[in-house]
Amino acid sequence: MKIEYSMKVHNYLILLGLVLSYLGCFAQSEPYDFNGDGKKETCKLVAPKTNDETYDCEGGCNCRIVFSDPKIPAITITSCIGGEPQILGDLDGNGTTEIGLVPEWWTSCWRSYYIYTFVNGKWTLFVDPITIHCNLFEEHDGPIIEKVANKKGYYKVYYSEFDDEKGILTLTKTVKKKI
Ligand SMILES: [Ca+2]
Ligand SMILES: [Ca+2]
Repeated sequence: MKIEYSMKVHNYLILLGLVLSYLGCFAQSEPYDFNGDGKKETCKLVAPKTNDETYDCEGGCNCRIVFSDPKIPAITITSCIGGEPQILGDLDGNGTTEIGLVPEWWTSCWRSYYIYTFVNGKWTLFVDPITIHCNLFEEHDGPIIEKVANKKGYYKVYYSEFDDEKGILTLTKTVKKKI
């Protein structure tokens, strides 16, 4: 298991923004087949209108990932004020492209990384949400999730953990896909 940690303080917002912009599927990027029907479509995240003084949102703090193919239902993400969907490719080889998202919030560098997959007409989580700290993107610039060779249905994920002595650690573990 790879164990790294860093107490360095960087400008997280700029770096995270660059990483997520690079990986994002917003703004008419290359289309992908998210529902596995053989046709490619684009996606984008629709963020709520926020009030940064009262930490509130018009109509609730929920984001939606919407698709250019209207037959594909939107993904609704609660407790979200923004974020850039990440194209993860077809992680399980079933013809559907998986989508990752770190929902933004006003406070804290601790976040959950969600991976969505389209199964039987609806969106579901590919693996359990992954706890990450913004340090993780400084220490690891590859994908958050990788296939495990010769072990079908298992994936290596990068995650963050707080250790009383060592601080915030970037670790990896093997997880099984939920579906
Ligand atoms: Ca499609
Ligand atoms: Ca897939």
